[in-house]
Amino acid sequence: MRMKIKNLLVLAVAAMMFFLSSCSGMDFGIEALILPPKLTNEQSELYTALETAAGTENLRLRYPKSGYNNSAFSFYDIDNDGHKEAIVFYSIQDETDTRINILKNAGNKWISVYDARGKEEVVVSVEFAEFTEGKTSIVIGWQNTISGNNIFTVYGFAGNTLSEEFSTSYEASAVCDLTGDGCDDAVIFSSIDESGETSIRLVSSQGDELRVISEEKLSIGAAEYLSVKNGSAAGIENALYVDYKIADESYSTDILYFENNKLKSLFALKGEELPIRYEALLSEDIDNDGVIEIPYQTAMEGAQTEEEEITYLTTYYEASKLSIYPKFTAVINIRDGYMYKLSADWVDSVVLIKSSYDNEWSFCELLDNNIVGMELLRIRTVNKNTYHDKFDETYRLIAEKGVNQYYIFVPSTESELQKTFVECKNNFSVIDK
Ligand SMILES: [Ca+2]
Ligand SMILES: [Ca+2]
Repeated sequence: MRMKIKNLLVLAVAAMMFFLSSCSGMDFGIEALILPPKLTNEQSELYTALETAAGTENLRLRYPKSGYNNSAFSFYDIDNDGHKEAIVFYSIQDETDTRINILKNAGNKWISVYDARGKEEVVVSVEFAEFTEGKTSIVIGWQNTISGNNIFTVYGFAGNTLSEEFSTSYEASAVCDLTGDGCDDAVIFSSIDESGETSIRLVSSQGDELRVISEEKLSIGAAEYLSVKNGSAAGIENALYVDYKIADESYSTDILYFENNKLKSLFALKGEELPIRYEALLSEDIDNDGVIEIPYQTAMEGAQTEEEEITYLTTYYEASKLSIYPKFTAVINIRDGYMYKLSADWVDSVVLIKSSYDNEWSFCELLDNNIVGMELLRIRTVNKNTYHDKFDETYRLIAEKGVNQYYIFVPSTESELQKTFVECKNNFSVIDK
């Protein structure tokens, strides 16, 4: 049951984070969404300058609700004069409008140089980009509180004035260099349309103007976006890995790249079977070799649980422009935060038995007709802050993360599938959850 809750949480948070920032990674910090961060000394000085500019002390700061830049104040040299400006969003008490204020540091003092009403009431995200060489742009994701629609807006700041340079509705977006010319591009993901398709637009600077230069569709319509990450793959220097929900409890990934002046989807182009999984796992560089892997899942034969939930085998694939190939297969315990890699002889030859009473996963031989054979390994997760009976001393502690301690027990058997303690320990890893 807890696993379900965890999945819902990821989705709930993902649903709140329409603006997915790729180049700096995504911040799924729950606290950041609930508690406004405390102001630093510098921010307190800024706040005073803001009060002076607004002519009232009745201000409320507005925090971008997602993205990596979710403090009330953002600092960036937006006019390229060598000094950072401060950008702040606020409301005057009892008013619903969100205002944007830009302050400059004059000596030791912050002074407001620009103030205007925002495009919408909710600030989804703020980030900075260089769409044209040597020129900084401010990218703000706005959201209409009534319709829930998001608007991706790009601004330039010159002569102490903010001017809008590009604006479009969006569901998710990423700012990074996809065309490979050294300048940023924006990739805009729309929500699913009436025909069940999802379009992706590539926005790039052309002759000092931001324009949609190419459009492509995802292989399957996206019901919801979970993550957009940039990386590379063999044959594709600049790739965008998009993880999205396609239906209830099923998820996929597409890889986007730019070639011959066009935005392309790797899976649509190759007619490859799409990566499908049933738990909200994300594409990530799971083995730390610098290349992102994509998780595929299939149901594990013969697995036994008390709650009749399906146990999945997860195979991480690496994609290249020419092919997609498996790197390893594992079982993933999302609730307890670990992954156990199956050696080749274990895939399809072992079965997993889950015991929620002991918080233990046990691997046994899988014989013909789904008969369970000898036990090969037990993995037990213990919360170190709660009382637990002392269990068998044959268990050995192999890892800890947060409150969790992970113990394994490797029985000695005559099985051809028998592994040593060290092999089992090496196949185990904690995962971020
Ligand atoms: Ca500046
Ligand atoms: Ca990798």
